[in-house]
Amino acid sequence: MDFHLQTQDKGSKARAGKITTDHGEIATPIFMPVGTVGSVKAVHQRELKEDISAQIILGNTYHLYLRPGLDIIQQAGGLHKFNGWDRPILTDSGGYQVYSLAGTRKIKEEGVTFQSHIDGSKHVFTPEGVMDIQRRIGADIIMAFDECTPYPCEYKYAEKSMHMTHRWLKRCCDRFDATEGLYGYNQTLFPIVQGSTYKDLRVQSAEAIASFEREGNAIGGLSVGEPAEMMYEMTDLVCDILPKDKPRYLMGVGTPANILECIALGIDMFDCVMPTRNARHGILYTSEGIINIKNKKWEDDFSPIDPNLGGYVDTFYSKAYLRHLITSKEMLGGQIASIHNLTFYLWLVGQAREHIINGTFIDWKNDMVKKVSNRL
Ligand code: PRF
Repeated sequence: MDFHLQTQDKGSKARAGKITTDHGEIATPIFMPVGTVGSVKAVHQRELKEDISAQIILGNTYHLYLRPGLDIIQQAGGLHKFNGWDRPILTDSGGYQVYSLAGTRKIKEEGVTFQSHIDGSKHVFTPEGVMDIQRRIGADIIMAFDECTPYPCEYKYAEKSMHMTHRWLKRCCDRFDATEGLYGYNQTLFPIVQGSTYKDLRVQSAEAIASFEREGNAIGGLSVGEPAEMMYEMTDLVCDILPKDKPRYLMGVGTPANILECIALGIDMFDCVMPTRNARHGILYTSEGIINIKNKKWEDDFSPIDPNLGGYVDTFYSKAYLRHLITSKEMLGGQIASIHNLTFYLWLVGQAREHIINGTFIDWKNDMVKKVSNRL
């Protein structure tokens, strides 16, 4: 993997760059649609490419390991071959899903024992095991095994957990560096900063993570219920410590306004289930604000969903028709809304990138944050 920093904004800490992987380039800042089980819910791979212009998607170790399992994925020739997505893939390590989804779980120095949310079966994730699993899935970017602390979290626990995440990272790196990709292309490992909402812990963690000198770095443990201002404060602090010449990935963030604010703080990569999950419930993100398409006010609004984006579904389908589909619980409603929301998220980061390159980012961002937060 290679990262080329193209432009640093003068009015903020925003950057525009380019990540090169063996599965192609990623122009940053970027949003990564979430494809938990190897599928971005309700969206075809062809739509992801041609309508949404997604450049990289995310998969989850936890889900793919439980189902279909690694033997099947390896037999297929890796996840790219299995799901037909030939652009970059990033897999999360399970360090978050184990805590948010699994049944009873036990966290120890060796690793985490958990029960499957599918059939209750018992499993163990260790840093080494999770590296081997992600090698077999074959993602271009794989994530270190970490513990994402909840919010609020007592200082003592956050401190202890952070140190364990750092020790786990050493084990991840040792295993990753001692093994090779199975499918003939390169993989890279991103470590994850933790430290809850404590400034001194975040500084310690960012310094520790930076010292591993991997090709990119991630920030975890945020957007877990803390106020947005606190998330921005931690992100700002950590970005000032993480190396400038490597991509920075803020995990699980967020609303359109969160993404714009964090781009301004120096984040290059984002992922979040919001655009797809909310789409299926009729919440639409548009260039004019947020729409709940189930509201009666859209019943006879025959204007396009969002003509400003220039995407196919946004221009072709009306709000009234999409409202009809969603209120009728038609599958097509979830499909159109998901494609629309992802088109919007990719449009938003694409616009941010252009404004960074043109030197007009900060005024555009301040104006856009207001617009996208509007409830229509
Ligand atoms: N760790 C991992 N994945 C994550 C997170 C984390 O802290 C978050 C936190 N928002 C989302 N996804 N491994």
